[in-house]
Amino acid sequence: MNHDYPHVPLEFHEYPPAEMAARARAFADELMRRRTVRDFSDRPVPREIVAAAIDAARHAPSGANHQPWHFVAVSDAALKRRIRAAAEAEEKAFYSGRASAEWLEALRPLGTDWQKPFLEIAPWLIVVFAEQWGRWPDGRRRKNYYVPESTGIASGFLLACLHHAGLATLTHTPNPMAFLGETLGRPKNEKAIMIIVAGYPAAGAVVPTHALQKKPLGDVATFL
Ligand code: IYR
Repeated sequence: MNHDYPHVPLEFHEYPPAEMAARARAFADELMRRRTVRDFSDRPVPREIVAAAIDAARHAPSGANHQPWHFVAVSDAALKRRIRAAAEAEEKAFYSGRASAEWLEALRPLGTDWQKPFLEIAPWLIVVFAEQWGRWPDGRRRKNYYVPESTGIASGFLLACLHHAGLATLTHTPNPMAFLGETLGRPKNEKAIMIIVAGYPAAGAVVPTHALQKKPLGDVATFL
């Protein structure tokens, strides 16, 4: 390791193994209760909760620590209405011909269609942008690395924090989503990768049983 650049002592919290196991189990159990929700209440959610979740996301690891992301948290009713209208126009085309028969078949158990009322009803839409390239202080283009991986991890942190706070979330990926950069005035070097919808679930909200079926640990993990 070269330590030509300054370093500081690591702040590390060590727990006894039994406590670590209990912490891991409790955190896993909590994350296992997260459900994708598509039926939201319009009950307001304080902005500081969303800001705290973005604080978590911006501390995610990223390629060369370039933090190639930007989060636009939308609560403005007029903007949400525009996003809904644009998303539904794309989704209409998707569900009525642009998607392959196989894709539509895969979505059937979820019960989704072109209508996206949650984009207007939920109090917060957090649009995640991936920064394809940045700038050096002198203005030259600066390459970013592992952009999909970095923004994916940051989105995971964001979702985990919102869930831990007690909010319902949905990862929504209108197809295609170039309209989001235009609507939200983002620069051309940023590409929208998903909308994270956050709020309270509507009274009586349901989830598809299909979503509860997870591959067993033994099928997704190999210990060697
Ligand atoms: N974007 C569409 C379709 C859709 C695609 C996948 I892959 C999903 O997991 C869910 C939906 C929509 O939001 O309806």
